[in-house]
Formats: sequence, structure tokens, C-alpha cells
Amino acid sequence: MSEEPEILFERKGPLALVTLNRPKALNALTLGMIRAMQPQMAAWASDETVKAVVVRGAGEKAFCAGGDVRAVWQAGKDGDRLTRDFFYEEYRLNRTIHVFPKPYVALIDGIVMGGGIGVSVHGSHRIAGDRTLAAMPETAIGLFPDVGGSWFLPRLPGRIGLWMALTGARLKTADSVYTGVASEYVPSVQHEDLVEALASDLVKTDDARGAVDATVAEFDGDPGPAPLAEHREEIDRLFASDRIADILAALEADGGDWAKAQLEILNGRSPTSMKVTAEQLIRGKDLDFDSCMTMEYRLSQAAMAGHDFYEGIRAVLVDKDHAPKWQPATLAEVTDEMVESWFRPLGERDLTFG
Ligand code: QUE
Repeated sequence: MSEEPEILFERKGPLALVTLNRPKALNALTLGMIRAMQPQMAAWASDETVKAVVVRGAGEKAFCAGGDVRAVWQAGKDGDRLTRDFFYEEYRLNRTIHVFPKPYVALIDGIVMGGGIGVSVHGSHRIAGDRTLAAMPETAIGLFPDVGGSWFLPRLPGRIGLWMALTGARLKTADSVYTGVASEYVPSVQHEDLVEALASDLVKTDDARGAVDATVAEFDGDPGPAPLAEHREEIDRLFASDRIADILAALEADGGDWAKAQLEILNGRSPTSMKVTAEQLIRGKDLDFDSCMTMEYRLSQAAMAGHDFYEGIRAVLVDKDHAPKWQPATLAEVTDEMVESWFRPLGERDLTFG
């Protein structure tokens, strides 16, 4: 019996195609997938017959639900080096996509969270479909919004990035376009046709970027009004501070239904994750991309050495009781010194780009 590969690479003439192929696991990224994709991207970058790359997820449910954090969780319990290698190689791949010299078109239909955002948001085109559900939900598992969250979240309009990072809010199609997480909307039934059109339109041209822009524009649809626009004023006002305590106080003082809902969500999130996330986004706003990834790798290793990641994965993916017991349990117990310690350089173990 032949085993189905976790990731597929194909060519359609001038177009190179990546298919994340673990549909039963919502196409969550394994280290094996990352290790296959990194050298393929490098080869396609320097192959003159490749004009653009398309990445998509197998099946209807998900583009990519995240990283295979359950395997990382197991590795942490077993003392396995996957707790280092996974983040190191995932962040290198995120950077490869960020600097990729050709159009990189991600078809982000279905669930696109965490690691799935990391292999799409840094590309030139992120095409939403009808089932798009985009989020950075890491504070729910004692992690922080990684895979370049330090880079893209502080660069979203107003305070949307901090709000998304702290609450893990799920954006549907119109909201994903409104925020800029998606660059365009194309109806899901047309995604296959878009791929075929890109493959044929890229044959005739020397201007790949112009050709992809023009072809995508032909398919570009109207996602309708973004529900998030109705809450934009509240987001910018209630999440105006970089201090979690101020945000919680503002939400309590507001007392409206939307503010109450946000408060309830934040009350379930890891206090350590929330404070680290706020600091991460402050720092990321003024850092270049590579420095963001170096910072995030430090944070990942602090998370691996701590408590809440293991408890978060237990509560959400293993036991599924959705009742994590965070340590520290309250924001007040998370000191500035504790937050600062997550950002310390790792010396020889640091992720750097030569
Ligand atoms: C928060 C997260 C993740 C999550 C759930 C959260 C995450 C992630 C997964 C996930 C989902 C399906 C899988 C899988 C992992 O769930 O990052 O292997 O099959 O990858 O609340 O950050």
C-alpha cells in the first residue's frame, strides 16, 4: 500500500503548486511538511521556468489549522528536540515566503489559523473563499501569536492586530478582507478556475507580478459588508492601551454586549500569554522581519520551558475539557520580570539569518 504524502508539489506549466495534504488533521503543518517545502521553495525561487507559486489545502474544511502542536506537546513531555526544531524550521519557512521573489498565491479557504496564517499572510496574494475562517488563537493554548505575528499584527489597521492576538477572534470572509489578512475574495467554486487561468496567463508574460495581479482582478469578487466594521471604533478605543490591565478595565467600564463578550474571552486566556503578546506586538512594530522571527524563536523556547503551553494543549487538544488551569493564574502574578525573561537572547541557540 502506498502512503499518501503529507504535502504535494506539482507543476502546471509556469505555475508551481503546493497542496497541504493532511485533510483529516485540517492540514496542520508537521515538521516533515516544513522540511519538504523549504528546499522546494528555494528551488522554485531560482528556477526561471517557475513564474509563480500557488499554495492550497486539501479538502473543503481547511487551508491549514496551524502547526502540529500536539506533536510538539508530546516532544516537550519526552524531552525530544522537536520542541526546538519545529519552531526553528517553521519560522525559517515563514521568512522564505516573506522574501520569495515571485508571486505567492495562497488560497485561504476554510480554517486558516496560526501556522496556516504563517504560510499565507507573508505571501503577495491571499485569496479568501466563502468558507474562510482566519485567526491567531495561540493565547488559548498558552502560546503567543507566532509565525510572524510580531510583524503583521502591529501593521494591521488601528488596534485590530492586538485585538486579534489577545482574543483569537475568528474572521470570516468579509472580515478577513477588511483587515487585510486576505488581499482578495474569489468565490470558492472559482478557485480551481483561478489556478488554471494563472497557469495559462503566466505562459505569455515576462511580468509575472502584473499577470497575477490582472488574473486575480478578473476573479475578484465582492465579499459583502464586513461585520467587523461595526466594531472598529470599539476595538480602537477599548484596546488602545498596550497594558492588559487597562484593556480589561476599559472593557468593564464600557459594559456593552460586545465589550462583555471580549472580557469573557480574555478571562479564559493565559495571563502569561496575554502579557507576552502585548509586549511582543509593541516590539514587533519597530523591528524588521528577521528580527521579529529571532524574537519569536526566543519566545517559543520560553514557552517550551514553561507551564501554560502544556496545560493549554492538554485542555484544548488532548483532554478537550477546555478548562485550562493557568500558572500564574492571574495577571497581577505575571511580573514584568517574568515577561522580560521570555525575550532574552539564546546565544548560540538563537535563530539568525545569515
Ligand atoms: C489554538 C491554537 C491551535 C489550535 C487550537 C487553539 C493551533 C493548532 C491547532 C490544531 C488543530 C487541528 C489539528 C492540529 C492542531 O489547534 O495552533 O494538529 O489537527 O495547530 O485553540 O493555537
